Amino acid sequence: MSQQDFFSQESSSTKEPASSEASSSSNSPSISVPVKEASSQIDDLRHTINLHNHRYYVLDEPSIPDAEYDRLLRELQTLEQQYPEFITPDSPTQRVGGTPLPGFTEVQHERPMLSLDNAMNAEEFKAFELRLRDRLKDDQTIEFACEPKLDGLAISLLYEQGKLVRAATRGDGVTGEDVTQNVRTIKNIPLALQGNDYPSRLEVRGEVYMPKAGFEAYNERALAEGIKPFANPRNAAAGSLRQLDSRITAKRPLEFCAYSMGVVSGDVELPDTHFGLLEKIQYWGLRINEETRVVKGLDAAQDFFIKLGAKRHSLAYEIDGIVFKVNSLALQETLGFVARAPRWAIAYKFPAVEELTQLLGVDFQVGRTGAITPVARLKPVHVAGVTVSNATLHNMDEIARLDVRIGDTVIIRRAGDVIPQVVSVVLDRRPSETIKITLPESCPVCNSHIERVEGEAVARCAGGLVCSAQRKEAIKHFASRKALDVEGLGDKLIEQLVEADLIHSFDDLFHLQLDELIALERMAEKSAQNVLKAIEKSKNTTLARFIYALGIREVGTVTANNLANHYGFLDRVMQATKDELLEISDIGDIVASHIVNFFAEEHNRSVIEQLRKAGVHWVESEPDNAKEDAPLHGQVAVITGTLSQMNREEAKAKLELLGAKVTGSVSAKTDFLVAGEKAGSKLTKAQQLDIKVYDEAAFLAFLASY
Ligand code: 5U1
Repeated sequence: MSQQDFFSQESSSTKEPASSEASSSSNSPSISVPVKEASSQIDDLRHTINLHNHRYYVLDEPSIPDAEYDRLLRELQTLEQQYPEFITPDSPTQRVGGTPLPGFTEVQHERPMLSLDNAMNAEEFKAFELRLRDRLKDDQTIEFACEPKLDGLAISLLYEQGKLVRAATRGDGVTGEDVTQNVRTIKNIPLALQGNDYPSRLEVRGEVYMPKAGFEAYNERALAEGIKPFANPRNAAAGSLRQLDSRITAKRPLEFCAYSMGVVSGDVELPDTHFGLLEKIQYWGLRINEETRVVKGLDAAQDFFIKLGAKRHSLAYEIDGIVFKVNSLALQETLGFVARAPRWAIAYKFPAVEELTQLLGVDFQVGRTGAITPVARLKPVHVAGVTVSNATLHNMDEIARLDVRIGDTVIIRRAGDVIPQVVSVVLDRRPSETIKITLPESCPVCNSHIERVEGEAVARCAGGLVCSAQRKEAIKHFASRKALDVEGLGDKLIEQLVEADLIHSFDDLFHLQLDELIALERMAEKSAQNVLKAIEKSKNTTLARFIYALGIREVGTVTANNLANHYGFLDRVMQATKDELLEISDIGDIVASHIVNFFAEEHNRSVIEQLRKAGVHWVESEPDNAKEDAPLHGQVAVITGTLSQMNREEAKAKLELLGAKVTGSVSAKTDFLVAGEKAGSKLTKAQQLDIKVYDEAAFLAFLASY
């Protein structure tokens, strides 16, 4: 798995109707639909799916269950496979492109994409309002449209005859880059506008951004993987849109919010206020910011700034200020522009969230997987309303990149709820005596050796469960809500249990005695009994929870679920080869290696054995796709090469739904091979072994026959 696509392993908790890469369904028409009927059915389905996408991604008001949405999408996919001549770029099945681009082409903006002047404080904002009234030679109260200023990347979307034909970055305002293929993967951007009264050419401008939850989840995983995290949501959006392979962008939780129109042509009547334009944009199916308001006059504008500023940390996305725009389009016209910025708008910025302080020392913390994270101990400093005395330094590479030393004056940034970061060192203020930061040779907790795997930025304590820090974190994870869900076994209690030497391994949890618990500080008999009851109850679990609880690196709840659904039995998961694992959705190279290595470790197999002996159990059954009555039950298939009508993941899902087992390599056990374009050694091997080979056309016909 590459650095770029590692985020796909655990899609963050962003909401999403069930997979848009759904496979063929048992409800899919098995008899070919006549061509005329197919065409109108395809139109109807696209219309319905687009409406549901809009309800889900733009309005946040889904009106059908995910399963029903999936069924519609599958129906459309099946029809489009039968009639590929009806596939159009605006079909909801066509968001992710199949082939990486060689590079980005330039786009000349027909109307320059402007930037904004800033107001850094109340005086500057007041001066802006005064300038407006002065220019307008009018003492009237000015009406402002007020919009949050998102921390993302400005993007232009061009719709022709209601279809998204091009998306471009702002670039220098005159020339940007064509990022259409990537922007098409952003699910709240409609590929086709709603309604029928839109201009024949319409350019919508706005911000692509990564909401806080997605940004934090990405960075958490990046750190665990030893990959450089994004410094801020803006970099996250820009980095994600600058991928040449749109399949990577598709896995990043990006969203779009519109804030203005660019080119508009065609015979349409438009409103005479900025807010009216935004409402139109919203009506045509794009998101505008839900916090946007119209206010009258300076005082009301200041009031809005203070109120939204107070609630900005509770918003799902990062904002760094508020954009105030003169609401009347006629007045905007009168006011005009200076250089690259309109006179009628200003970005009123929130106070800085960066401060200077001194680095007093560095502590090395040990995480669940042994990852050693350097944490900066800072001279306490007030940043955006919070006293900060620690900040993450991520890893030794980051320390080298920053060239930071103990004693240095550093800039600290606090963005929303994100852990404070050391942004840079103020070299001018470097004292003559500074101390270089070095990685300790042994673990600060258990004294085990610290190792650094080549190519990984993260250093790890080699102590495993011998290290009490790792043990504490591993057991916290094992007992956590999404794992074995042991109610009442909180972090503090786990720390006490480890410190009292009562727990060395997961299974020790199931052998705890009442008197051992009561002997702990602040543990009453009743609470101890409740804890034991909860531990007992947690023995009855599910395979997915159990796999997740084991704490295999990079295996979160989504991957654990996929493994459980795919194999149905723990022993099969434990015996899975890397090639087999790679065929499971969401499992890439690194995760597959972590899984194989985990189960290859005798110590881990023995822990599992002990847990089973202690009574931890779950229901095991053949996965649905292997049910005996499925038409391809017992057949083993391999997919190779590039398919044009679907990606391999989809082809695999279709075969699995029909009961086939899809593996990664051709062997004597293989029943048939699906060979797309540029099939290589697998095809040669299948031919040598006289295994049936389907090319793409034959494969589609084969699927259609079911
Ligand atoms: N919310 C918002 N952000 N933003 C950025 N509105 C907005 N408007 C902009 C920019 C650059 O420019 C228009 C005023 C032209």
